Amino acid sequence: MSKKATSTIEKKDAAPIGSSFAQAQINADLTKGERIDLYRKMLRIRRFEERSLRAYQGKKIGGFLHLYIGQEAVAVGCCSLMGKNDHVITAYRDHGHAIAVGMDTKALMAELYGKVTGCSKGKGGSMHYFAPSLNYWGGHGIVGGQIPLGTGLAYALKYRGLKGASMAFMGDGAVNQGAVHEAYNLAALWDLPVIFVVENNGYSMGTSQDRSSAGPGLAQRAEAYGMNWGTCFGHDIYEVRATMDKFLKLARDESKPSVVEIDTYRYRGHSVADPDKTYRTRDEIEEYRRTKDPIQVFQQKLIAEGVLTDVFVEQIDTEAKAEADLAADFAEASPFPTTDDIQKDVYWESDHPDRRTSKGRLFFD
Ligand SMILES: Cc1ncc(C[n+]2csc(CCOP(=O)(O)OP(=O)(O)O)c2C)c(N)n1
Ligand SMILES: [Mg+2]
Repeated sequence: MSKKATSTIEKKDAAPIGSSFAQAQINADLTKGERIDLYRKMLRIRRFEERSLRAYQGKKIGGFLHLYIGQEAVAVGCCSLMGKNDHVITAYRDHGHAIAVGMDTKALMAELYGKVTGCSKGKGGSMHYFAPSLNYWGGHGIVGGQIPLGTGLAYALKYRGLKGASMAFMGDGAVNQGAVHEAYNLAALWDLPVIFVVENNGYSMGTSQDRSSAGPGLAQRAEAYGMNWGTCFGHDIYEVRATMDKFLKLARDESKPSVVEIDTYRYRGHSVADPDKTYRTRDEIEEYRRTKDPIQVFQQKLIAEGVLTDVFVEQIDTEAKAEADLAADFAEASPFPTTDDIQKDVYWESDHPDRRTSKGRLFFD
């Protein structure tokens, strides 16, 4: 899966871990505290998800649970670059992005438990985290379905004359959906400030990229639409930030869309209910864990930079675990929605009967 890092903006050779991305201005400008915050966020995502897995195994959570473990540098790196008018939308593997944009883990855990205190009032679950006030637009279960919506966010920015960008995340399986190509076409045709971020973790459920996608690379498909594109090594948060910074500027300053493919890896099965034994080897997973784990990679860099110490690493970890436990306690103690809540927040008109204009029945009896 390792590809040559390249881009239409600036050609460069594949860069090994520990390369010059730390010196890119966007990273060089980071204060010590900001570096620690990036590290802490990645660890908070991991500990939150490990805790949610235990809750799932303890039958506290039902339905789907798609874990992001292994991919943390992508969401944290990208979302750390967000300005006031930048927006994010993603698929069902959405916990990492939610924590990265600053959502409260108590409301996130409660959502997994199906409790009324959840961010979607317990009616969305793992795949439907939303926080419009943080420019976070979900959380979508239809593969590729969020991509036209993310393009619409960019359209709205341009229409309103706002200087911002939409980051529309998808997996390597989503790139073959027709709606993705319709979105690419309109984004390029209308010069919309959107970045299509392909989180390439190598697999769509149990199907490897080689078995599902034609062509030399997923990002290069942008050329067919005259869009810029780039690739990057998603295990190094400095590289994610340095790469995405360029494409975000292109979107914000010149209203140009692009496709960025970020190599990453998930350690867990597609969802926790899926068997993970047939399509990849244990050795492959172990190799990633041992050599490319994004948290370990960043931890080593920060220790080398003198930003982190072993004691501090331990303290951050203890705090992240305590936060996850607190979120689970909160979720456990929260009530479930009532039967009456089922029809709330579904149709605006049924929540505002005095302002209703349509006729007919909104719900089945
Ligand atoms: C339109 C549609 N087709 C099929 C599915 C079933 N499905 C759910 S996830 C998935 C794989 C997607 O893989 P990828 O885009 O690589 O994302 P990842 O799970 O790796 O994050 C499929 C086929 C779906 N949810 N929606
Ligand atoms: Mg995938």
